Formats: sequence, structure tokens, C-alpha cells
Amino acid sequence: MTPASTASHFMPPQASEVAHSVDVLYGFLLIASFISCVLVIGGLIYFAVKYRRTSPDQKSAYISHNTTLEFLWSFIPFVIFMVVFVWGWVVYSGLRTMPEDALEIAVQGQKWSWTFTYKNGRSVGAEFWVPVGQNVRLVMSSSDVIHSFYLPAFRTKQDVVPGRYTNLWFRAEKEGDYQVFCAEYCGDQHSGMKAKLHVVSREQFDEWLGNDPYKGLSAVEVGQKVYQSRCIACHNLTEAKNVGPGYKGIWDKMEKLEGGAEVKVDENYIRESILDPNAKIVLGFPKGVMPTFAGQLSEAEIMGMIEFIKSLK
Ligand code: HEC
Ligand SMILES: [Cu+2]
Repeated sequence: MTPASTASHFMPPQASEVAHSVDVLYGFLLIASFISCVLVIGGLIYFAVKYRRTSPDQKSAYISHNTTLEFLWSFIPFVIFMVVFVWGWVVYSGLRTMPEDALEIAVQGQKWSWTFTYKNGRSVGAEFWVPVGQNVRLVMSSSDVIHSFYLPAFRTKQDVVPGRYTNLWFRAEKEGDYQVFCAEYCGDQHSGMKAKLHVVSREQFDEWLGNDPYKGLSAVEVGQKVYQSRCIACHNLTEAKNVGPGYKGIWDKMEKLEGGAEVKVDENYIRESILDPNAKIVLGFPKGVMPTFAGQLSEAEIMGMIEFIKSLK
């Protein structure tokens, strides 16, 4: 068996029992399909060659039916399909039946990042932590379009839809780091909508959950962390334009806005840009693309972001 965080040649690592049972089912389907394919295509070629017409007046015998053969070629596939149906149903209901005793984490999808909020109020983006051997239930929603939360190592995936909650559960059997993807095309930075799942021991998890995430960091460093987890999909640290303007050199400059006005880039403007992004739109950029971060970033994080942009002068 491969170590938890490295993929095998064929499939991503199996980080849970469910992943193992999904793979066994897929292996069965693959082998059964391969054998059927060989029998059908092989038989077709064999008969075409064996019974080919060798002279113009050759006629085949008149065959009306063969009850035994017809029964067998209906009944055997029927049995195989029922096996696949029941087996698939059992595996699928295991994936979709939420355990009662789970650690619940709220997940918010938003173009183009994930936010994870724990019951104690701890909120993180880009990376999240769970204890090994613990049932985890994600209660997920989207603030814009349909996303899909995909954990390949757990063979589980669920749409994340605006206006309602959807659920996904998993239990990690091995410590390690696992990749989260968005599996629903949700705009041009969709492929960058990723997160890391850290599966750690119970002690490490408890310690992490109780920790101040920014302990000992300066405001600029706090801002940098916020940037890396929430803003990096759309903003560069250079002057180059991405989905939004690059941050370099914007501090203190007069920014031209859509509609002809100008505004000085200061604390108030940056704060407003984060909490109410549509209040002022930078000239040449689309309205309604930057999501609001109201309620998602703490005052310390907003202040950190301001200091971080300042430091890129
Ligand atoms: C989905 C893409 C997207 C994300 C994510 C995003 N922004 Fe933006 N941002 C934009 C766009 C587009 C604009 C330009 C239009 C406007 O002014 O709203 C912009 C503009 C800004 C501006 C004004 C820049 C200027 O030159 O005047 C600031 C400040 C800003 N964003 C901060 C942030 C911060 C801080 C974050 C992360 C917490 C963030 N943005 C995340 C797309 C995004
Ligand atoms: Cu997405």
C-alpha cells in the first residue's frame, strides 16, 4: 500500500474504507466490462471469419430459435447487472448516509476559494484540519454559483449550491495531506479553486483548534496569510492585472473608477473594497466579480490586509 499522501500509478491514494470499497467495485466493473468486450468482439470476429460466404450459392441453415441459449444470454447478464446494482447501491448509500456522531464543519464555496468554519468560530481558508479516525460531516453552501466539493482520496464528491445546504461525510483512516478540488466549472479561475485537508492525530487537532492562528505574527504577515488563502485567485502581488488589479503600487495612489470619479487608495477605500466590493469599481474591471468578505474576515484580518497592501508600495 502506498503512503497516505502519494498517489499510486493508477488511482489517488485511498484514505478511507469507503475509498477502498469504491475502488473494489470499480475494479469489478472494469474487469467484467473487459471480459464482456473480449467475448462479444472476439465472438463477432471469430464467427465472421468462420462462417464467411465462400461461394455465391451458399445459403445458411434456417434457425428459428434456441431456447437454452436465449435464456442464458438474458439470465446471466441479468444476474451480473443485479449484482452491480445491489453492490453499487450499498456503496453509494454508505457514502450518502450521514453518521450521527460527526465533527461538523461549515464549508462555504465562493469564486474561487473554500472557507471552513468550525463550531468554536475558528474560520480558515485554503487549508483545514481534521482528526484521524473521526467521522467528519461537511455542511456546505455557496455564495455565488454551483461548485462541487471533491476529495479524490476519499472517492467522494458533492455539489455545493447557492441557497441551500448539502452534506458530505468522510472518515480519514490515515494521517496525511489530501487535495480538495472544485469539480464544477465555475468560472475562469475554477482550476485554482483548491484546498488542502490535513489529517492529524487527535492531540494535534485539539491543539490546532485551540490555537490563535496568528499568534506571534505581525499585521503584514497576517495580511499575507489572508491573501494566500482568499485573494490569490484574483489578485497578483505585481502591477499585472489578473481577474482584479495587482496590488503592487496601489497604496496611496489616485485610483480611476468606472463612471469617471477618482479615489485615493487608503485604509477606508481598501476596507470598503473588501466589505462592499461593488461600492466602487476600478476602471476597466467588471462589477460583481469580487465577492464580499463581510462576516468572513475578522477586524484583525482586514487590518492585516491593509498593512500587507501598504507593504507592497
Ligand atoms: C473572484 C475574484 C476576486 C477575489 C477572490 C478577490 N477580489 Fe478583490 N477585486 C476583484 C476585482 C474584479 C476587482 C476590480 C473591480 C472592483 O473594484 O470591484 C477587485 C478590486 C479590489 C480592490 C481595489 C483595488 C484597486 O486597485 O483599487 C481591493 C483593495 C481588493 N479587490 C481587495 C481584495 C482582497 C483583500 C481580497 C481577499 C480577501 C480580494 N480582493 C479577493 C476580484 C476579486
Ligand atoms: Cu468552484
